[in-house]
Amino acid sequence: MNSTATPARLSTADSSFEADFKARLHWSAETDAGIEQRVADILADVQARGDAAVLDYTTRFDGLQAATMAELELTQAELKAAFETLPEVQRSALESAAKRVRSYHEAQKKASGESWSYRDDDGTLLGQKVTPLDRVGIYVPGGKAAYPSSVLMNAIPAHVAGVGEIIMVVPTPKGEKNALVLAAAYVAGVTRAFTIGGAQAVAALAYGTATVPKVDKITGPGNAYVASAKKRVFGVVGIDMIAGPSEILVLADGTTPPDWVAMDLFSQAEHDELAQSILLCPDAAYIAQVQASITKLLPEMPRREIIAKSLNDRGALILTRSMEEACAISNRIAPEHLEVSSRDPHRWEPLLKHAGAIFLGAFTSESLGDYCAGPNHVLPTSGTARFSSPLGVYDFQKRSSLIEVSEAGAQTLGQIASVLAHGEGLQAHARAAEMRLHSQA
Ligand code: HSO
Ligand code: ZN
Repeated sequence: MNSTATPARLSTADSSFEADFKARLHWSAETDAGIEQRVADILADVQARGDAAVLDYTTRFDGLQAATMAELELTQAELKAAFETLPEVQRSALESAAKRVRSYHEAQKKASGESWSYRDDDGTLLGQKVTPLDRVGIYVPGGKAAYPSSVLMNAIPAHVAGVGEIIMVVPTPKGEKNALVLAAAYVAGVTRAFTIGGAQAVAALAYGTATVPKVDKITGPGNAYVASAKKRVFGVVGIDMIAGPSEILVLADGTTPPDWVAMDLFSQAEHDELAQSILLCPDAAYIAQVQASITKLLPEMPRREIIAKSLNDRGALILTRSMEEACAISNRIAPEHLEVSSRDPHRWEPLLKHAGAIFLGAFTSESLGDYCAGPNHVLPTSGTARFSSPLGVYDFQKRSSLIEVSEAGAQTLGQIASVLAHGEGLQAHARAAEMRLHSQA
């Protein structure tokens, strides 16, 4: 088939720019009432019937027949065997990626994931104690998009955080297992793994069944059913985020080979027809070159149909009046991935505030970040980078405040607390503080 891709051409100098820009960026977050109802029913059923319900849905939706849940568990021996039977190049690529992802997250833990405390002059101790979650569930999609790299990106930060048990679920339609996914689970240190998916797997993790242990938090991407189930179980368990289709924004000064930029735009477009790839550049001639590269390279791509649909429906090549203006527009978009494809990326980086991950310089292809640079590839999408962060060690930790008031501290704090407690009309609070005052002893 002959696909062509011509992303919308916008220019900030046009009077219609604001309207065109908003129309392109518009992101409908509407939910499907049918999906919502079916997910609610599945959650209630798993909560009531446990393993039996999970088995029924797994037969019905994944065509995978099993007499007991135990048959749907992948043993450690099976994960290890999957790893050992991979070709050597794949084994060593998985291990190298895991090593880099682990080092990055260890640095992240050191920088902001450790407990701390200090003492006031009167000897009162105040601090924050950081503890890992006991048990987490990681959801690994198994249908259209089975990503071993996502197993690493979810399980390794959990492991580095010190999580006691990592329970993986992965739908396995018709029982066809993905060897790389199983091998990644082995490399990343997954504790237990089950070949279940969809809302029923989220329910099993959130409520626990006779076989699947109840977890404290569920992370990982999934389809609309999984997203809806995660939203519904939030509160019973923690969740990481609801990730939307992939996005890439390339901010180019015109010095990177246009083929490189075209391929980077393709790289996220090939994930999903709803993915969004945008180029921002102050050089009109360069934008034309990137369009020429798109036209030249697209026919070579096996996933050209998906890429073309994504670029035609949601892509944009935007001419700006300056790099400064390009940075400002990028901040408005708050993309998941932001490439600063410039000879001088450090000049622009200070102007960039909102992005899931920032890739600096022409050699930093976003795809390196997807697999092996080290930082996490689970990132905020749909503009949520304005207020949220990449998946990290901190998502698998929680904090407890520590307070140890000295006898001297009880005198000053007691007086303050007493006044405020009386102001709130809470006598027990006031008395508890006052009893510890020397004048009241
Ligand atoms: N770019 C995706 C992650 C991924 N890419 C996995 C390739 N494999 C997250 O937006
Ligand atoms: Zn990707």
